[in-house]
Amino acid sequence: MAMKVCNTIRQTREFLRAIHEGGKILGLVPTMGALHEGHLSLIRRCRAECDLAAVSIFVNPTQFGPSEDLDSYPRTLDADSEHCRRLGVDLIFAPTDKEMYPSANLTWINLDKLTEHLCGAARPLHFRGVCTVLAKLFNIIRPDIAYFGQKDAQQLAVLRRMVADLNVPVEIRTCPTIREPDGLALSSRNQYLTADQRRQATCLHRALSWAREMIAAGQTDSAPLIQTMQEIIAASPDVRIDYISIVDNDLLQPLSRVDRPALIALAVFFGNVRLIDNIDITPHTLK
Ligand code: PAJ
Repeated sequence: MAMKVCNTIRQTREFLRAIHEGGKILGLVPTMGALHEGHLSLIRRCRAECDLAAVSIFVNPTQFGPSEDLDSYPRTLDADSEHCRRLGVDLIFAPTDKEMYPSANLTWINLDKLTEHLCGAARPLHFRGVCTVLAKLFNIIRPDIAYFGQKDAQQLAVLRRMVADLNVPVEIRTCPTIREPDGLALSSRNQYLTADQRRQATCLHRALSWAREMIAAGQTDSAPLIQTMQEIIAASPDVRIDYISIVDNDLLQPLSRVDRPALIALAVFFGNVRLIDNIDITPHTLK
């Protein structure tokens, strides 16, 4: 089947009508474009597991704060479409801002608790924008399964909870974080690092891996773990730490001891470039 590219909601619904009626399993990979191997891994899995694979490409303005990089966020629709075509994607949904938000949005999805810490602390309206646009995308495309990366662990936790709380009829599947050979998690924002910053940026994964080893060796107090992770990262001259946190895997609340499934997550700035990474810690699987 030739790949269909739809820019409007009406076109998308028309294209998908027969597919929904035919009872085929429809998978969706929501993205903001600038596709890299991280995104492509989600698309490959969607392609392998579903009868039809859809990719949405939309740089969602409502999840960016006023001083964030909405305007400079990379937009590479031609290259993205080519990647999708090569991977056998059936539908790209690439709407304009006006199509998605024809008038100022008045209806928002807010989650308590899960958005208090980590990225939610510094980006107070970010997850409101993410959840709202995903609810819209799920309503437009009505996928059976949607694929997300562990790279954005808080986004995943928030989204899983939204889907459960609102009985959204979609199954969320988690895909592992894809990394460069030196450990840096792939991100559309990596291209904005200078060569020096790029070399230093391996400190994120080094700090997380060190913590994981310490926990596996029996060190479960969070404070000294966080302290040493801070030191590992602060050794890079260009870095500014936003947060380094150890939280429980369920409600993302700070843990003083790693005695249950946990997430170690961090966000740092190199200049204006904000990088995030995380590692999933399930104590009994470490031993
Ligand atoms: P975006 O940053 O484009 O990411 C789209 C998907 O790709 C997310 O599920 C993200 O976790 C995943 N991803 C990004 N880098 C990855 C990596 N290195 N390895 C594995 N997966 C990776 O996340 C968003 O867009 C938006 O918030 C969105 C969900 C589309 C809502 O606007």
